[in-house]
Amino acid sequence: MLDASKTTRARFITFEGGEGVGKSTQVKRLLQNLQRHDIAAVRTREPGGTPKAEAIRSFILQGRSESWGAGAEAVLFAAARLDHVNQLIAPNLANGTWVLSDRFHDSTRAYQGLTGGVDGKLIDALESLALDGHAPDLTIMLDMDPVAAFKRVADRAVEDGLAVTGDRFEKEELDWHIRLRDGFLAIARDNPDRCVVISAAQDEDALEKAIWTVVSQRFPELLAGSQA
Ligand code: T5A
Repeated sequence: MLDASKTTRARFITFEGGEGVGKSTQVKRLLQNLQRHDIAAVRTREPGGTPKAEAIRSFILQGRSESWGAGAEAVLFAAARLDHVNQLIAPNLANGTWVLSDRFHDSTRAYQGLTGGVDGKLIDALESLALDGHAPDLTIMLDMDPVAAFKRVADRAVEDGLAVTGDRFEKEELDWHIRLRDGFLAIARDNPDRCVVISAAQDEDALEKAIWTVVSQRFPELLAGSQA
């Protein structure tokens, strides 16, 4: 079999969307599918992915920055992203390893910008600082009704024997989550070459298949020489 990871540059794929739409589940499944095609790939997440960025994640998600306002939080997310890009994303891509990230810069634009009211110019400036040219090649936007997505998160908490409390952002009102969903869809409309919106209101296997179809059509080199 031809080793596709040696014949093309490594790709950077991000997954975006509201709470509980199934991003983490599908990042893991895409990683397995790539590995089945002999593609070297890693999965990571935001906020987080490196020790420093994970420290910022804990600080924000525990609610310790909430009183600082959405602008300061946007700066914190960007600081985490800068380290993530420099320490994990850029080195892996340079090394020929594909990178799959559970959330990336669109989350700051959707949560802190379009929903949180932070000025678009600050979001633009933070984006260009933190990305430093490392925009994703493809963004999978998982879209579904926030009420149904919340039910998934609540069911998971019950299955795990945890109280359904939620983190800093999961505690926001329904209207806020509806605006968040609209924000992600607006980002997709503004970036049609990079973003593909997929309905997340389908079972895990069907969604995995839909994502694989998009990824393999976007990067046909994946199937070069493969029997799959
Ligand atoms: N944030 C982040 C910002 O405000 N600004 C930023 O710049 C960034 C980067 C991160 C928080 O930080 C905010 C956004 C977030 O609020 P997080 O814990 O990473 O916090 O939050 P989420 O990304 O929303 O993670 P979740 O785990 O809650 O949601 P996922 O990853 O979308 O969903 P997943 O895969 O964990 O699945 C949830 C449950 O549903 C089931 C799973 O088994 C699981 O129990 N499930 C399905 N059930 C039925 N059908 C399917 N297709 C299913 N897929 C999964």
